[in-house]
Amino acid sequence: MKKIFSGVQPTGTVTLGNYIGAFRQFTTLQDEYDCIFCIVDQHAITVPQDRLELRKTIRSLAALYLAVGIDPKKAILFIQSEVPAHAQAGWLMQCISYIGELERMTQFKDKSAGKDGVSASLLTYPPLMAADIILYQTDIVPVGDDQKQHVELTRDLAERFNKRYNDVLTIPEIRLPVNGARIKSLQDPLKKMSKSDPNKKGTISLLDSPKEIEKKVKSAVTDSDGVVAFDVENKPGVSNLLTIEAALTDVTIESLVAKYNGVGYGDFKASVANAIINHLTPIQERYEALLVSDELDAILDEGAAKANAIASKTLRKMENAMGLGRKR
Ligand code: ATP
Ligand code: LTN
Repeated sequence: MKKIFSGVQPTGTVTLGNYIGAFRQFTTLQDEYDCIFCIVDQHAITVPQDRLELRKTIRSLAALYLAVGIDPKKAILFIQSEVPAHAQAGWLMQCISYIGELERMTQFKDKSAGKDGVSASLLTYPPLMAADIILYQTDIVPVGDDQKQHVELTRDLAERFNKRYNDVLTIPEIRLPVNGARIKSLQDPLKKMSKSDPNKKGTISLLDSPKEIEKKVKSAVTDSDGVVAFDVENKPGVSNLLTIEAALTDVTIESLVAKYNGVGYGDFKASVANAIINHLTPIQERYEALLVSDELDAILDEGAAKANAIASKTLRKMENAMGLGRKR
């Protein structure tokens, strides 16, 4: 079976963007592929984190992975820092990365812009992400559109490694969702919806109450022409709401546009909010139950052991190919 790997950072409550861009694909893929899903806490600390908050967010993210439908009998779920091979292989990938190519990453440019103390790890984030992927000989990486550049760099690094040393690494491919590869902020439909956006009005969290969801969708920025149509360039706000409803209900955007023919923005927004609430309510119920169960730790322990067994094998192959240590 082909292998799938993906990771989500424990940097805040998972958003509808994360769900549509990433989580939703994960649950369908686990039936057809060998899936490995990771809580990438080492990536989260490339920007400052409160340690107590981070611990809580890691646990919450684990519960959410399961609540959205990841089945530990089918897929491996683990925490990055509990598998030492990630940091070790991350170093090896750094050693074959060029500063110039890392400086060209748009995520680095965005996250470092205007900041005084930019950590070195913000720059070396992509080689660590490459390590996450190649350690499992991953064939496919399901992510949102914003990670395209990082997956392309991972391919370059893996090819470079194979050429320079030995053919050790599998070259991964990206997989984007059909609908909603980039969900936008409700307050600024030109910007992606993001977990770490300080303006919470633009972001719908998977754990928002029905009231909060209604309020946020109601105040979503749209336009003044009052016609529900899909036109990303001229009507980014309305198009974003249509994309969200289409992704959550598996209805095409065309049929949604037909459904909203002659409907005003007030009713349109109420209907989109309803679709979101209907989709999230059962996820929230499962999440609450998981968070207080012992099940969670047992699943994460088992996941770390399984991931460790696979990752340490690839790491050893890489070290042997590079001539590190003694031959093992
Ligand atoms: P941060 O704000 O801390 O950078 P984030 O919201 O961008 O976080 P990540 O943990 O970096 O979230 O991403 C997890 C997954 O969600 C990735 O596959 C990413 O591509 C996807 N994703 C993030 N934001 C969106 C979005 N707005 N639309 C679609 N997919 C998204
Ligand atoms: N960089 C990703 C998170 C991430 C990831 C990965 C995704 C870290 N390692 C490996 C896929 C595969 C992000 O910010 N969304």
